Amino acid sequence: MTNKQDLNIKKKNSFFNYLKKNLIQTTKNLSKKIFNLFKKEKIINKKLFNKLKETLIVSDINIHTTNKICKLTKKYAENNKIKDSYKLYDFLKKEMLKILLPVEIPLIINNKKKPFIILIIGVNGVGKTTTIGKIAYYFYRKKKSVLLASGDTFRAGAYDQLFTWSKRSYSFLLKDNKKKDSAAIIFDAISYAKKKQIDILIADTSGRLHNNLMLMEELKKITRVIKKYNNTDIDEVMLILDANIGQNSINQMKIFHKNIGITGITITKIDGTAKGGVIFSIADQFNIPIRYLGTGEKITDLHLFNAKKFIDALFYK
Ligand SMILES: Nc1nc2c(ncn2[C@@H]2O[C@H](COP(=O)(O)OP(=O)(O)OP(=O)(O)O)[C@@H](O)[C@H]2O)c(=O)[nH]1
Ligand SMILES: [Mg+2]
Repeated sequence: MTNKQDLNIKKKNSFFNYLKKNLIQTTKNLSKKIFNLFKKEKIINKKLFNKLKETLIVSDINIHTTNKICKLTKKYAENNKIKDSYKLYDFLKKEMLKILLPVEIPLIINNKKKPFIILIIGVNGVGKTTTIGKIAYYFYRKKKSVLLASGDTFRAGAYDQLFTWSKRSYSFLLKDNKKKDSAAIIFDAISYAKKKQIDILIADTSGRLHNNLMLMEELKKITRVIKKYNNTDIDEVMLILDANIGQNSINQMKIFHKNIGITGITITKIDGTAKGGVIFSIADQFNIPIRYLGTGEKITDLHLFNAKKFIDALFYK
């Protein structure tokens, strides 16, 4: 690692400050709106709850989770005979933390299994390949050997992009053998990693085939081949979701989970214009671990998901 990279990591070690800076847009959209709402509508009545509901939905929290949050807040106000709306702000913050806490489960690498296999899936453009580079670098810093597998055979340039990330992250990548079959490429990489006792294998996959059905069939084939021919388990099937696409994430989550079975999620582009709310819906509806957040395009822009820090950075005060 160069000194410059070293410095970068140290600078960004303050996850809280970093997230706070990068969540500016999200903060504006969600907590600031709630904060301002409570400041403006001081009296607790139906109008306030309608406006709260509207704010949560506009911030990309789905109707199911929104209703749950509103119901709890209303009950709390009634039970505690709360008169001033600003007193509900802290309650809301706590309740929203409660939604996220159960999915704060980090990915633990089993050191005994070589390679520990991570299959990265998601629709096109969500940040799969970038996240692979970031995760590989994260484990490189933890002194693990990492082999990448270029399972995206659909998009031109996919191998070269992964090659660049392998260089940046000090991970290995087998030579491009121009094979057209993803499952065969991942099979070869696993066999190689087994032979060389490499700690972790991270497999890239296509985000787009001719249609969704074909994509699911390809991913199913990959998982079948690994289990049957490599005779090993996939340790993590990680779905990458782009925070900007809002409610669409829920649909993607449903389709991928039903067809492939997701064991972990990484949410990317939290730094963008993300409304942020979708994280609550995903946590509330699926109860699948959120492993990492992607907060930019650089190799160090990856953070372990920490519910408390996320809420602290998200909420206005
Ligand atoms: N701002 C921001 N951009 C990101 C983040 N993660 C990825 N990107 C950008 O998103 C774009 C797509 O990233 P890729 O990693 O190529 O996405 P992919 O899912 O592999 O795409 P396909 O291979 O085409 O399916 C690139 O321009 C990345 O730099 C993030 O956390 N924040
Ligand atoms: Mg890609």
